[in-house]
Amino acid sequence: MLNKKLYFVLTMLVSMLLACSKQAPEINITDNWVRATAEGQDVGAAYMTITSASDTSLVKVESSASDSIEIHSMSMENGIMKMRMLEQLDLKAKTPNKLAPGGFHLMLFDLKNPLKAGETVSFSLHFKNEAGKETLVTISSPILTEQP
Ligand SMILES: [Cu+2]
Repeated sequence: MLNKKLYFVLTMLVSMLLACSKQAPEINITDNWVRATAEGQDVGAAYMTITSASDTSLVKVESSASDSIEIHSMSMENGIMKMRMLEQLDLKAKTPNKLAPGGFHLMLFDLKNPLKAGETVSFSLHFKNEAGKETLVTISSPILTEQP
């Protein structure tokens, strides 16, 4: 009898956990890709669109391809493209925040290996909101020669 009850409780717990994991993710990443590098190039760039259910910030990025990754902004100043390193990238709730060529991007320095089209690069994206709540999102981005 007891075993049957215990089994029932466990089944309930498992189905509740499964239901939870099926909820819409807090942070959704789409259109993620990495540009293939040219011969001898040891710096790469990664792009993606980040949509968060609530206001948050991208504060740190780790990757299998590089130990040194910076969040950059890009803007035209007096006809010259300028890149700037950001301490964090602030993300507005329910807004697709685009990291795309000509704008925000992730810069990968001292690449461990050339980035070859057809392969993938994994990223761990660390987010932190104003209340200090941290969220970790891992993605795998295809390496492409051109913007999709
Ligand atoms: Cu850059």
